[in-house]
Amino acid sequence: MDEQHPLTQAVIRGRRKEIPELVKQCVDAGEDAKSILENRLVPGMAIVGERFKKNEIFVPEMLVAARAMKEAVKILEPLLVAAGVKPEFTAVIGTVEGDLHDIGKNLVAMMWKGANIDVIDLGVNVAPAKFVEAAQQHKPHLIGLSALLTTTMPSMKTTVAALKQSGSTAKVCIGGAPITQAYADEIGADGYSRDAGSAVDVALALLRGTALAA
Ligand code: B1M
Repeated sequence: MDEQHPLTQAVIRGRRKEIPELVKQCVDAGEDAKSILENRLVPGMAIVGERFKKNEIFVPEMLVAARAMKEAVKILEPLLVAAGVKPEFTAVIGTVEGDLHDIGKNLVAMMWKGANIDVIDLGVNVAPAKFVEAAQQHKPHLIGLSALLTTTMPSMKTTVAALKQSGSTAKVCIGGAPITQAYADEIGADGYSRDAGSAVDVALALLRGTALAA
């Protein structure tokens, strides 16, 4: 991976307008779509996630980087489809019932997409039955639940229980300002992440069955 590659840097710095020309340059240079995605774009978002975790950048910088990433993926998508390249994993994400906060959830969704996970976003105020329905319909490998209110934390517990009862085998990752690892353990969620950067590490560890690096 070349962190200094102009396309990787354009993602990190959120320079969306430069993306079409830089993607074209990679294609013209003979790079295939999969390699552009895996070696230029995903590493850029991984660096953004790391910097966010370390408080070196904040929500606005992360949003512009995600927008640049989205632009690049939009251009690459037809090439990826033509080459038969599909994201390795599928995730469903939503903010739990009773809760309308979605800024953090959207960031997590963007970071997961940046890690080449296909993300189906159910939005906010998502009832447990809706998560179950989505799990049955999309057969995701991962389900993300977000809650920002102490009063909606019990919705997470109900959702985890409903998913288990439905026979879903998807790993469940939870997060949001009032959520802790202890709460995840208490309600039987598979993973917890503190922020959108760590959400990628947690997701990939759960999906690959590997331990998280300390
Ligand atoms: Co609300 N609100 N709000 N609010 N709001 C809080 C959460 C609150 C802490 C403010 C306060 O009192 N200091 C408080 C909750 C108190 C509590 O329960 N302990 C609160 C309240 C009380 C309310 C209302 C009840 C207010 C009222 O109407 N009386 C009401 C509830 C509405 C409802 O949901 N039913 C309400 C409404 C709103 C707005 C609609 C006005 C708006 C939301 C707009 C929107 O989301 N589209 C809003 C906002 C903006 C906030 C604050 C100010 C900011 C939240 C935010 O977006 N943070 C918030 C106070 C605060 O946090 N300073 C507050 C930025 C975001 C990037 O961070 O969401 O934490 P965060 O996400 C992080 C991590 O938590 C994590 O990664 C993200 C990125 O790093 N993460 C995950 C989140 N989800 C994850 C999922 C994962 C993994 C990680 O895996 C799946």
